[in-house]
Parts: sequence; C-alpha cells; structure tokens
Amino acid sequence: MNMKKNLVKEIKKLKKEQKAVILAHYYQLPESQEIADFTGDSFALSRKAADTDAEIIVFCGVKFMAESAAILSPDKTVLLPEKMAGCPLAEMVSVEELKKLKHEYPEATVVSYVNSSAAVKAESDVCCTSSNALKIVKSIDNDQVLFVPDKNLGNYVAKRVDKEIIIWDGYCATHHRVKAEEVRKVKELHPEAPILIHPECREEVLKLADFIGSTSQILEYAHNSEADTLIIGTEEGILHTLKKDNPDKKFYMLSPHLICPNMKKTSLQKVYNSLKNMETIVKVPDGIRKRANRALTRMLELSG
Ligand code: CIZ
Repeated sequence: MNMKKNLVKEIKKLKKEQKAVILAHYYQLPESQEIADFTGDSFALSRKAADTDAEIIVFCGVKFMAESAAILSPDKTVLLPEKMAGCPLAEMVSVEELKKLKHEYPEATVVSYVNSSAAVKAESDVCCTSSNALKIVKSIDNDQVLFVPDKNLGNYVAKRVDKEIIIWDGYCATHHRVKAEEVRKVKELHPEAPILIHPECREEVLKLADFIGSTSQILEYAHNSEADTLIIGTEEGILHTLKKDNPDKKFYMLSPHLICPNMKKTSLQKVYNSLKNMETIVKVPDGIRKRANRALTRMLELSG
C-alpha cells in the first residue's frame, strides 16, 4: 500500500517536472484511471491532450490510441508506457491489404474505424468512431463504402443504411467472444435490468440489447437511466467510471470474458518508468500523419 502511495507521489512529481499530461482509456486498470488527468474514449482523449499545453502525453491505452494522439499533437512527445500494448483488431488490416481492396473497388469511399493504425487511417477517406460510425456512413455522398477493420461495427452500420458496404473481416476478440446464450442467461438473472452493448459485439448479441452504443454513450445512458441495475456489454474496465459516476446503481457484466489483456498491461510502475525514462515514444512519420489527420478532420466535418 505504501509502495503504491510512493509511486503515485513520484509519478505526480515527474509529471510536473516533465510538463506531462496522463491519459487513461476507460478500459484501463483502475490504478491507471486514477492517476490520469483525463479518462475517456480514445479519440476524445487525443483531442483533449492536443488542447493542453503539455509537452509530453502519456497514453495509458494501446498503440493505435497513442498514434492518434501523435497525429493530433505533432509537437508533443507521446509515450506508450507498455510498448507491447497492441490492438489485435487494428492489426487485422494492413496497408497492403487495404490498397488491394481499394484497387478492387476504386469508386468506393474508405471509412476506417479509429481502432486502426495511423498508416491505415492515412489510406482512408474518412475515419469514424463507434459513436459516429452510422452518421459518417450516412453522410458520405457515395453509395459504395469500404468499411475497415471491424466487421461487427460495419455490419451494425450496414443494417441501418441503404448503401453497399464492403466490410473487412476483422473483429475485437474481446467483444466478439460474447455469445447470445450469455445474454439470455443474464436476462434471466436480472430481467428488469437494461442491457447496454458495444457495437463491436456480434449481431446475435446486439439483437438482444436494450441500448447499443460506444463507451461514452454507454456511460451517458447509464447515468441518465432510471434503472438502478444495468448490464454492461463492453470491456470491464469501464466499471470503474460507471461506479464512480453512479454510486447508487448496480452494474453486472454481460460476460465474465469481457477483459482485454492488452488494456491490462499498463500499471502504475510502467507509467512511472515511462515518465522517468521517456519510453516508449510513439511517432508517426510526417507523410502518414498528414494524410491520417485529413481522414480524422473529415470525420469531424461530417459528424458536426
Ligand atoms: O475508441 C475507443 O475508445 C474504443 C476502443 C471504444 C469506444 O467505444 O469508445
């Protein structure tokens, strides 16, 4: 306990000396969320950090998130405390594969989910988040869309628009793992509780949801809901913010398997090491950065 307190103190000291800001994604361990200046979803965090006058951004999250921060803050140093924290979903599509698909569908507009590498964003016409994916695809002035890399989010969008959506076969292993059977069982145990599910889950699972939304939308829904018990269908790290925001409500996980191993790799010790040793710096080459930034800016224009 004392060791942890010391670590927190040392991190705060280093943070001040280095003029750093610490970001933690909602899926991070509580200790990382507690030490952070901001918690949030990946894109909102990158935008917040860009608005600060910090010189260093410590991103407690996974690599594509640190890349997004680097895209929006080219003059700041971005650190990923755990260099092995990757995102298997983002790694499911490479630039070469995307170029090949673009060659097959030369007229299509390429929409990439923010859970993708900077290089894939750079090959895209526009990005989307899980909050605005539907709005972005609807507002594109083209009836043919290539959607990468998440097939569940792509399918969720495709079911709600009258366009041809060519969907990449990628998925988030953590969300994709949940089966409809688990949802039915939870429903039996808590029949009154609304079930809030992330669109990275399978279609059979989404069909049983009372609400489908991104992390921020799930938090907002839970906060505004009159229900005192809610079922959560996204990565379990979000329980930390949910419980803090709603101390009188009860939350149950949709499945015990909603744990992302990569999101749990960052610890206080790693945040400390990161600030102390300036590791691991995440850089996006300027050519890629500019093109990826264009796709992100287009998203902001289309989503209003
Ligand atoms: O982009 C994010 O932060 C993720 C991974 C999910 C979401 O719904 O916010």
